[in-house]
Amino acid sequence: MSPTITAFRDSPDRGRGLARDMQVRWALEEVGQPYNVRLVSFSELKEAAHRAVHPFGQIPTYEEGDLALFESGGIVFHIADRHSGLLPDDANSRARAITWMFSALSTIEPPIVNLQMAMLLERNEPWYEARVASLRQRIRDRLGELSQRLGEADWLDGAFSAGDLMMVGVLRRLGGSGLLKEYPNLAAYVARGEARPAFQRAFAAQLAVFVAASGGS
Ligand code: GTB
Repeated sequence: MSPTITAFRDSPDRGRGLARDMQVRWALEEVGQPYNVRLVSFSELKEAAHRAVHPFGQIPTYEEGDLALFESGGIVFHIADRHSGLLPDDANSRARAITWMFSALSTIEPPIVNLQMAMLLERNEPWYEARVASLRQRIRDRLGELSQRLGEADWLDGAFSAGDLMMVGVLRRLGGSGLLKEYPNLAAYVARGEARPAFQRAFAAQLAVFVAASGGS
């Protein structure tokens, strides 16, 4: 039975693959697992039927038989755990790849999301410019450390893993900020992730939803 995931019916990212169904689609494509997509509107997200699966009324969700999951990181871990290709067999390598998944979501992503929220919600505050400058510096600090660790390697720890998938997904949110290009090895890392055939298939699938929603243009 193919799993069913949820995605925005009309994503505010205009098909740029920045909503978090992208990571789930990408993981499913990496392991060769076909999937169905249930598109949901913003109002449907908050209805009881959807909240029964996602307590916070968000996308993505993942349903497979009697299993229902929410949280993109948990879903990608489940996919990686049940299929081969996204987590190494060696126990220590596997633990490190999982650690990189957590690192993407709990160490690298928070300052990036804080910057985006500030730019969205705090633009008219008198302290806006100072806040943005400070958040950009916090992101730079993390990117500098990540860049140092990646060095000249293609991926964070040996072969491509779910850790790289989550990290590339997080770093893609910096597009347009100008910050990523200050770290050429990280920019190349993201480009390597985006060049993977599985990423391309996932990206095309979510873009097709946006194109259809906007009348095919
Ligand atoms: N921690 C959860 C996870 O990782 O799954 C966070 C899920 C989440 O943030 N979902 C967002 C959502 O459903 C969509 S992805 N929001 C609706 C709501 O909360 O009511 C976040 C997102 C949205 C839009 C853009 N964009 O336009 O660029 C990028 C990312």
